[in-house]
Amino acid sequence: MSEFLIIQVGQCGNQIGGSLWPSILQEYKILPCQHPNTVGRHGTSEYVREQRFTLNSFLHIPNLEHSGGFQTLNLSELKKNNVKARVICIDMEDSVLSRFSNSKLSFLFDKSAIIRNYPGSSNNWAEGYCTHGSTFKNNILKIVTKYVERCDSLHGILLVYSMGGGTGSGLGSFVLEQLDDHFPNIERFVVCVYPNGSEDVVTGPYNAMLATQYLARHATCVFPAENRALQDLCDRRRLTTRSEDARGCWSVAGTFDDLNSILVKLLLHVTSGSRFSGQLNFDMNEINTNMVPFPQMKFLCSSFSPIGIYEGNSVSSTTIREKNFWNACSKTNQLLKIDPLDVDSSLMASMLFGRGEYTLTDMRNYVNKLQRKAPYLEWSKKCTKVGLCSIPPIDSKFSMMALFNTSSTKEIFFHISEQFHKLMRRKAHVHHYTKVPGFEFDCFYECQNTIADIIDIYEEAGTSNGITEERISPNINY
Ligand SMILES: Nc1nc2c(ncn2[C@@H]2O[C@H](COP(=O)(O)OP(=O)(O)OP(=O)(O)O)[C@@H](O)[C@H]2O)c(=O)[nH]1
Ligand SMILES: [Mg+2]
Repeated sequence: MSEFLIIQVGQCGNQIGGSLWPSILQEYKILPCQHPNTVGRHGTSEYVREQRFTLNSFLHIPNLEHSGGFQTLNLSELKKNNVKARVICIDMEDSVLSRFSNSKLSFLFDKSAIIRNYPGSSNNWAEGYCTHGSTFKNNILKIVTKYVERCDSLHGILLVYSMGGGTGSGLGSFVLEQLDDHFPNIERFVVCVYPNGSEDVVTGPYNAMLATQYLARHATCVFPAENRALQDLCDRRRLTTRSEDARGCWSVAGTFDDLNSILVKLLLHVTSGSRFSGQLNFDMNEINTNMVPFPQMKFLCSSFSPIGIYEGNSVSSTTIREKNFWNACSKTNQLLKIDPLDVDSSLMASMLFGRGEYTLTDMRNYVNKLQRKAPYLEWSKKCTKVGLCSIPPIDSKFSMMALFNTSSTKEIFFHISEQFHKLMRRKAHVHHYTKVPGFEFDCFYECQNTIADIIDIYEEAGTSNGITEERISPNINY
């Protein structure tokens, strides 16, 4: 079974991890799941028997071959067998990581794979990349090497961090670059969070631009999310819950936990094809091959449905299955503030991936509908990657994920460039960066040019029948 290594960097990365690990354990029925829609094979002894060998996708199980798997799946069994989460937690401040150490899952985290410092990177990419990068380089590489060597079939490394702070964006960029240098054959998937339009970190636009440049150079495939899109999704979900909750128990306060629950669903959904069986199974590296038509176009727009728990039982399951498909394709469910099916955009690649009770006939039907509606290009028409995983998510009988590679993605880069230029025009806050040893002012120009190139590439794809050959990087051979 495929194995993944997760690297969580900075507050955001580790807070997402804080929600991810309990959800992974719920998916394998190690922790109880309260959702009313958790049904069927989940929780049965047959399910436990079937899934005990797939546990090692996210968890390192010493002597897996000889242990015969687990007869029962629970926390004390994991503890007794010295099972560890295959994760490296990095933060340059202690508050989030100390919550891990004090939780009931603390035994899952290998202490040598927790890298922390004090007092953070002061929301400064240069501190994260230059200062902490050089200090922690050897330690980080040593731990990655240890994890990589003890895997039999490492499928890829998943990095999770925010683009707005200093540690996630700066040290995250550094780690990504090191992975590309030292482990070039291991896929590097990045789930990253772009800041809101109204910044909670003033220097966020600088950090996000610098970090985007490293994504463009070193990631295999990127699943960006925008906090403003996640916030809208949560607001809408709360409104739906409100109208249906007769008791009026409805919380107004949107927390990072709410936003992170959506990213956790993305991580579980996108890896489920490599972890569980299915009629039309897919591995994560197939996403790269099918969804990235040109090396510079590696930023995928993702969405899924349901976002929350499904409403009511009165609707037929066929209707809900199809509703999931349409929702996953709609503008309102995207993790980026863009519309992948906008008539003015162009679709370079698409993927539909169903979990739970979806059939091949369902998928064929949806692909036909999508292809009639979506703005494909001549060369990308009739190409929709399809996947099916028979194990549903923890909170519904079925869910649908859609991935799009669309020219609309340029909107995120426009947005972040605009914010960057507002600050850069006055060179505001620049001195904090240039005083960091190893950071040159030219790094700002360089990232500006890289992002302008990415925008050009997406724009060109949207206005013509694809990218002309000259735009393709010269070291790519055909
Ligand atoms: N979705 C989401 N966004 C977060 C979370 N925590 C922080 N952010 C966003 O991330 C950006 C700040 O990045 P952080 O991850 O807090 O910063 P850091 O990587 O720890 O870096 P420093 O604190 O500067 O050392 C802001 O735009 C926040 O809104 C989280 O748990 N979830
Ligand atoms: Mg921090």
